Amino acid sequence: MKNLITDANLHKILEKIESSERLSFEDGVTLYNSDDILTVGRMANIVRERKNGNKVYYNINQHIDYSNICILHARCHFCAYARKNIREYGAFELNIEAFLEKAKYAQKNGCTEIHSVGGLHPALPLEYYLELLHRLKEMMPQVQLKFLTAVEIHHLARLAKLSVRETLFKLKEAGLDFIPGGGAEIFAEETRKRVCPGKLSGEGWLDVMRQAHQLGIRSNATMLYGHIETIEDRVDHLVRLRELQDETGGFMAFVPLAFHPANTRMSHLSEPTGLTILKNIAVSRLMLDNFDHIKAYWVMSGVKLAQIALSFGADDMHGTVTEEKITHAAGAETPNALSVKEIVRLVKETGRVPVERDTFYNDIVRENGIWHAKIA
Ligand code: V47
Ligand code: SF4
Repeated sequence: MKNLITDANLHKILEKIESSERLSFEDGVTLYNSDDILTVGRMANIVRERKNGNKVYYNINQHIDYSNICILHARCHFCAYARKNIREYGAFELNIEAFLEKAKYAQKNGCTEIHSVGGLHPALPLEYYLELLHRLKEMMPQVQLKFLTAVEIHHLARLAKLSVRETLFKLKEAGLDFIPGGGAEIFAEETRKRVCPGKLSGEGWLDVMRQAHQLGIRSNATMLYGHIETIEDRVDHLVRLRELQDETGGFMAFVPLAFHPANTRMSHLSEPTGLTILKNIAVSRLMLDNFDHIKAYWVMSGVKLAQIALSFGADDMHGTVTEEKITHAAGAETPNALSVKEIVRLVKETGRVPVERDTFYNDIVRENGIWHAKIA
């Protein structure tokens, strides 16, 4: 592999990767600045195969958002999804019965996970979320409930005048299984203030996750890239996630999110290119040596690039999705859902092995329409 390298700066990094040595902040910057995308990708592929062999994970999930009404509707400049109140065009709010109806449909279709997030709703009380989780768990105990970003949890705690720990505890008791990785955006203070002034800080986001992990609730992590952030901001974000993972070990997957500018206050910016998307997947695989999984989130990367990303560090295609709203509000042209057949076709064409997983990366076994997780 050494004689295929066209960027001499990458030789030392390759040596570190081969000896499983941790990369430094400076190495991260070097990787992002390199034009030798194939070497960066090959190195990420080494780590990806070391951790996950030839497997590509996916799950049968459904996204069901409860509401896009958000007190920060005018503050997150990258968001095309939020609305001020229910009277605004495109606003929605699901009552518990309507949510349960959608969930029943998901269950009938063999879903193993419901992924649900929303805006920072000004009025829905903590009891709404607790009852929703409780009734879902009662109705479909096998289905894993991946609900509420760290930012939403912080907001619910404030509304309920409870500590974050107490709020997390109540959510867990009600049936919360897992926390999705959204709301992380970009941690670097100055950039964060420019793209989402007034939002929970990066340290605040990390602290909610720290407390969740301490209570035994596992989560994912994200980074929103391709807007005004610098390369140093991206590396800083990855290093801070790596530090928290050293401390708690609670993160399961990292999901790099490609910015979609349409209908946002940053619509003058261009979308991240294919190379930028592949580089973010590869560099995150290389920097996050203590994360088991990197997702190629096809809704944001595009289906075709997600397939290629499987050779650039990603080992997980996310899921079948159905009804994604956040990226589609911002102009995504990807489909609303992918069938298992299509995911399997995409994966097999790369020469890898598609593996249906549950939320915790246990393999799923299906027999005669019934499924169970094979606990490793
Ligand atoms: O929190 C908002 C981001 C996130 C835009 O944990 C945008 O497995 C791009 O977190 N362009 C929600 N991104 C999505 C998310 C997620 C998705 C899939 C899997 C997982 C997981 C998590 O999307 C938001 C925000 O960071 N976002 N607007 C936009 N215009
Ligand atoms: Fe609200 Fe989340 Fe959109 Fe920000 S990104 S405006 S918190 S829905």
